[in-house]
Amino acid sequence: SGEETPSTDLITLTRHVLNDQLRLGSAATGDLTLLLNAIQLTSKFIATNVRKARLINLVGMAGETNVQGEEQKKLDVLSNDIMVNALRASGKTAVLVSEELEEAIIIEDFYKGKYCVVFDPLDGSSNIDAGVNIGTIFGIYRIQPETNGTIADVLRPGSEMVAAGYTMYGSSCNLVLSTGQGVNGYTLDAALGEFILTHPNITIPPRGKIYSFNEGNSMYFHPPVTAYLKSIKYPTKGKPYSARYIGSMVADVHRTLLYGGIFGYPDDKKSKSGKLRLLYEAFPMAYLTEQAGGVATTGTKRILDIVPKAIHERCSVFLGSRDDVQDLLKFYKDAC
Ligand code: AHM
Ligand code: MG
Repeated sequence: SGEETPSTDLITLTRHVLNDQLRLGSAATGDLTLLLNAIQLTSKFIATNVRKARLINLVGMAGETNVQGEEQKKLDVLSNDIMVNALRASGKTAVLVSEELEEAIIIEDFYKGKYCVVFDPLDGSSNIDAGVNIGTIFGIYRIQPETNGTIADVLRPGSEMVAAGYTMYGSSCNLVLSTGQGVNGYTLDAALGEFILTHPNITIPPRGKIYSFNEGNSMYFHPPVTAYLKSIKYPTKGKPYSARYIGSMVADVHRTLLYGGIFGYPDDKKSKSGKLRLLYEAFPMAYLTEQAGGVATTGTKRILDIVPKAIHERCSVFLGSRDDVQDLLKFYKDAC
């Protein structure tokens, strides 16, 4: 095999997305590719800042000043600013929704394009100080025909997204993306400054061996969740499941996409709608999960079917391997 020599034919994210559009022979104008280029740039920029912040933090721990709390906050805001600026400047967006901003941004006419981007610029930021993986999550809608881009263009079911993805800032920087034809993973080659296709056509195994819940919330969980967790920890046949919970959605979902199993952040007696945000956390992750052959549900309905009423609303989330999520759903059906 030619494995020993480095490839001279790199498949970059941009090349891959352009290829898809060519293959579809669609009326695609390349606007989505340009928008995705802007998103790639923001991910590279945020990745650089995450690394720098970690270093500053470590130096701070060893030295006189403790910049921990400070730095963490700054990085959230910085990441938000990076995204808003780049997305506006791309000329391809009309509406932006960020976890960091109370109100949606309606892009002024000069820069206005056809897409709406909903995003969490730096999710899992409570993990920054420990050097744990964090990430950016995004979903993309195309504005509806006959509109100029209003809030109504993002208060739509997740199934209407044209693309969704996340970037994970870990030991490597990985961007996982779906434009509605499966899921692909790209790794940042820092020397080239390009995301290279490293995980083509990601598919979730139909059943996994891992569950990923914050069991510290057990006393608040509703009966179907408690009963399901009991069933995988004390199985009547076979081995019990392993627990893995990072507390950083991007990392927990990334592992679930690659290894299978189930990730859950349910609503419970304390958090009536759960914790995770529908528009820029649950929808993009549900979109990727379904595109990878998995299932994403609130326990009572398909996540992608929810019609959002407000941009920052929350929802219950279970996602992952088809059979594992189906098992959970049986407990919900039995409960009613
Ligand atoms: P954040 O947007 O404030 O960072 O919170 C979202 C994060 C997710 O990444 C993760 O799945 C969840 O919160 C973890 O919550 P908990 O600490 O309650 O387990
Ligand atoms: Mg978040």
